[in-house]
Amino acid sequence: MKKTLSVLLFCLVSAYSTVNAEEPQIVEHNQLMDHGDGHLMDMDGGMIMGQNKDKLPAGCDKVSEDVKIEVHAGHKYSKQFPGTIFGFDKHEWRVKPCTRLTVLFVNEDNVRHQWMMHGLPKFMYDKGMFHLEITGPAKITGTLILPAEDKTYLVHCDIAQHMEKGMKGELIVGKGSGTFPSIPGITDPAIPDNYGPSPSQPKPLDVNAATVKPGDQAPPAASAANAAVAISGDTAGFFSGTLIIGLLVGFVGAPFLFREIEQRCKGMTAADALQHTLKLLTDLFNALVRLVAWLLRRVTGKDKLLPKK
Ligand SMILES: [Cu+2]
Repeated sequence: MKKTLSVLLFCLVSAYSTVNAEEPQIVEHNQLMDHGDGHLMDMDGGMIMGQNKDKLPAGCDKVSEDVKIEVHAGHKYSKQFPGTIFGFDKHEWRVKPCTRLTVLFVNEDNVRHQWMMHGLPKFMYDKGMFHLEITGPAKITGTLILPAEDKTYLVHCDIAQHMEKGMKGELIVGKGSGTFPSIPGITDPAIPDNYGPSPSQPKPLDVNAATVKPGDQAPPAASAANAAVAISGDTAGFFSGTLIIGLLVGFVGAPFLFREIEQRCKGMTAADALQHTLKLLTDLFNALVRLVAWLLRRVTGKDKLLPKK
């Protein structure tokens, strides 16, 4: 009886030790040195960039709500996505505009990982980023206040090849502004895997066949020249069309644009206002180019701006 009990006790202790050995010991990093401008670091590989707990972005009258998320990072989260090596436990997060977001980032691997957000306004986040970084297994916490606009932010780990191998996500504020490709479990890959036969190789040019004899048709170079003329004709048509539509939109839209810029830049310094205005004008210009391209395609019934597939 005594022997049986001893064996049972031994088995229980062994099983407990095995389970415990597989659990990583997560160290919390909460004694970071504040280097100013939201940049905090410690000597053990912990880093926060863009920390902001109380400064309201332009357009936010107050913090809309306080949200806390816990993000786990590690190779074990890649298992359900073939072809990846690293991953987050979730790859998409949604919050309201002007949310004060606190992120607890738990790195379960024995390497460095990051939770890095891009595309933040530089008048407030001088690197345009919010960033948590830690050598695992460890955890770190940071906070930021999100801007008022509907926007989708890229989130990734910037350590070489970690994003390409699955550590990529998106943070959607409000209605967002679209999606990013190749986010595991969320969006299609930018370059899908192809396991089919490789495409046939083009035949090498036969120099003799290109020799022109009297009475032959025009050589390929002439055809190329004709094609170039046709393309430049198309381009000229595009620019004249673009110009007319652009002028019309400019005359009608300018008063609204100036009023919008004035409202958005209230309370900013001159440098911030200039940066904010340039960003707004660039976005507007890109939207106009897309609109004109779309209109031309509708009018002409063909894709003049996009390369043929
Ligand atoms: Cu990483």
